[in-house]
Amino acid sequence: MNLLATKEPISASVVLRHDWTVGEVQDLLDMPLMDLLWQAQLVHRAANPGYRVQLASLLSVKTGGCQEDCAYCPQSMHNSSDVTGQPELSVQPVLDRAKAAKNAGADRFCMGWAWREIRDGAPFEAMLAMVTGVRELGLEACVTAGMLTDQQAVRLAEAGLTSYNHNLDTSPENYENIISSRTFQDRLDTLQRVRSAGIKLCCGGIIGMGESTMDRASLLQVLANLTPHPESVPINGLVAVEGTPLEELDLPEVDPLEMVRMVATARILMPRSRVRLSAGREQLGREGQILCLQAGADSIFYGDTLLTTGNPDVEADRELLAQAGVQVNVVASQE
Ligand code: SAM
Ligand code: DTB
Ligand code: SF4
Repeated sequence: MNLLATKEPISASVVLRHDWTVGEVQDLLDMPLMDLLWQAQLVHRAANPGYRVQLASLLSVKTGGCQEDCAYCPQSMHNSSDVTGQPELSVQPVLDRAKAAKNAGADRFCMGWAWREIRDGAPFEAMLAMVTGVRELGLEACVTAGMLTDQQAVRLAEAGLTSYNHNLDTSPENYENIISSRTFQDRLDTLQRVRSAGIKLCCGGIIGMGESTMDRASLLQVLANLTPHPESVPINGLVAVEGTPLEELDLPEVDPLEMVRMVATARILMPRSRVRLSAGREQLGREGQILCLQAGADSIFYGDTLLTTGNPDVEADRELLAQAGVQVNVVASQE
């Protein structure tokens, strides 16, 4: 029995705002840790009293050979990582993987394409069949495949897509240090197309790329001022992959407490969004991850691979979640 579970939402703590200033967000990020955790907990327990954590499995459908020049990404053709362009997976093997993810306890299946943008034709028709098949398994379906057109967004919505992932990655001010092959505005335009088609948004960013606290505040401010808030917000810690420009900079590893601060601030700013503890969990350690769950993370990537890099295995995560005393398997419709 969870003696401390709050049965009634503390509704006063759940305030949806879209007018945050960078200064306000920076003040949250910089608060004494105990005060920040307390504020985040008030919001988290009110919005998610059962500490329910969503398990999202991830599969790379089209790996490597991407035209974009994202400095963190092993899949960019401009980077010299070991990841090379692979043929795309076909529909049935993807659905088999989705079924296996469901059997392992996932309730969301996310599929990635290393593309600058979605192209029409056979690969797009296959993507639509994958989305429909994943939904028929009773799972939420998320796609991440770069920019798209209005028409493609409408067809994805018709196929039953729950959510489209497109990250802002970093602040508008830091953006040009990380990616030059598309603009921050291109990203905002893509998000708007997804929204207009009635698809939920999954949009977040990465820390550990040499950005300042002001950059982190600025990224979170843009996310929190999107109206409505993205339904899910992945917070990634840089996975420094050999052969990528950011790995070559030999940046310090993300301090777990910096990740806790990012998660806590995202929770306060976007009370009803899923805050997904995403790439970089292997570097966080058990206690760091548990603090993130306490600070407001309510989703994780579940399964031993992300797109091309490692993630904790399923048994380790089951143990982690049990040790943290959180519940899993949220009903698919909550987002
Ligand atoms: N090509 C599509 C796009 O960029 O939108 C979809 C795939 S892309 C790999 C999805 C996201 O993964 C990126 O926006 C970035 O936030 C995250 N990501 C990629 N490589 C990463 C890394 N090495 N460390 C942390 N996050 C990473
Ligand atoms: C997100 O924000 N993080 C995931 C998912 N959305 C697509 C991807 C993380 C990728 C980490 C590096 C890799 O495995 O290639
Ligand atoms: Fe391509 Fe996406 Fe990697 Fe950028 S993050 S290089 S767009 S796969």
